[in-house]
Amino acid sequence: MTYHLYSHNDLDGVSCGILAKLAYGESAEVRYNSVQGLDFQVERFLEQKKPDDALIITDLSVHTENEIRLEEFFKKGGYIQLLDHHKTALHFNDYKWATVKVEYEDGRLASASSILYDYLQEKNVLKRTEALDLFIDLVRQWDTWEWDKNQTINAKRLNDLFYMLSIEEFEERMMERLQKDEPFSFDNFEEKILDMEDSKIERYIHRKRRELIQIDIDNHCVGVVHAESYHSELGNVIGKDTPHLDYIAILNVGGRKISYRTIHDHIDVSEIAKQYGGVVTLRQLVAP
Ligand SMILES: [Mn+2]
Repeated sequence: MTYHLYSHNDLDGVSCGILAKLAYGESAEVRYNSVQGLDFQVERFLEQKKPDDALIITDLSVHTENEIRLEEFFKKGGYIQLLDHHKTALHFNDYKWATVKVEYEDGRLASASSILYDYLQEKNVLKRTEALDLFIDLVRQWDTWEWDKNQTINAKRLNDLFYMLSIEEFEERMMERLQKDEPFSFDNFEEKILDMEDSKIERYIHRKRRELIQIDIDNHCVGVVHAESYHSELGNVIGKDTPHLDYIAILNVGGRKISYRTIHDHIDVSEIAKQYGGVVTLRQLVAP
């Protein structure tokens, strides 16, 4: 049997790929997709599948037409399993071939990779190890933002590393480590590049902090800054530093995008994005 795993192209999704490769070895065919790219892949799978092809979808879900097609495939005896942790996918639990879990009974939030890890153990195709326990928990804490509350810095560092390497190199490095039953840790090279990245981000944020301008827009006191990268780090630091600002608008002029951040509960940045989002806003903000 060939296990085709279609997963998301972020840290959680790629960790699902790593687990599948550890469990199924050469019988695993892994593809990473953007949220928009999955449905096309699923359609292609259904058109081209051979009798012994199994499909596992993780960290993503399909549109209604594919939902119906997958149910037909399942009813005809096809092997399909969808594993996800997004609230928006909960209705898939109506199908025998889907498990969507947002939260564990002990209150921990679930991630796709933690659900797949449980699934592969139940199927007896992957053994629990300490290294995997720790790795999957770091991914889970990153993906659910629990790391922020628990201050699990290694979860953030794992994600930083993921974005510094290509997916192939990340997979290769992690798989080699996870096959040894040693506690999971970064090697010297990774610690070094992560430290360099940290100080680079710190300098960048310091510079951007000085570039911030303050303007009034529709009775809101708004901080505006142009930044091409590290939007979430920048939003957090500026938000904490300047609590008098109602929200911060981070412009990426080249990318024609604006992201909005706030630390205040009474400000709904999604409403603000709806009102101002897009290129028009850029013009309004730059030349009011
Ligand atoms: Mn996820």
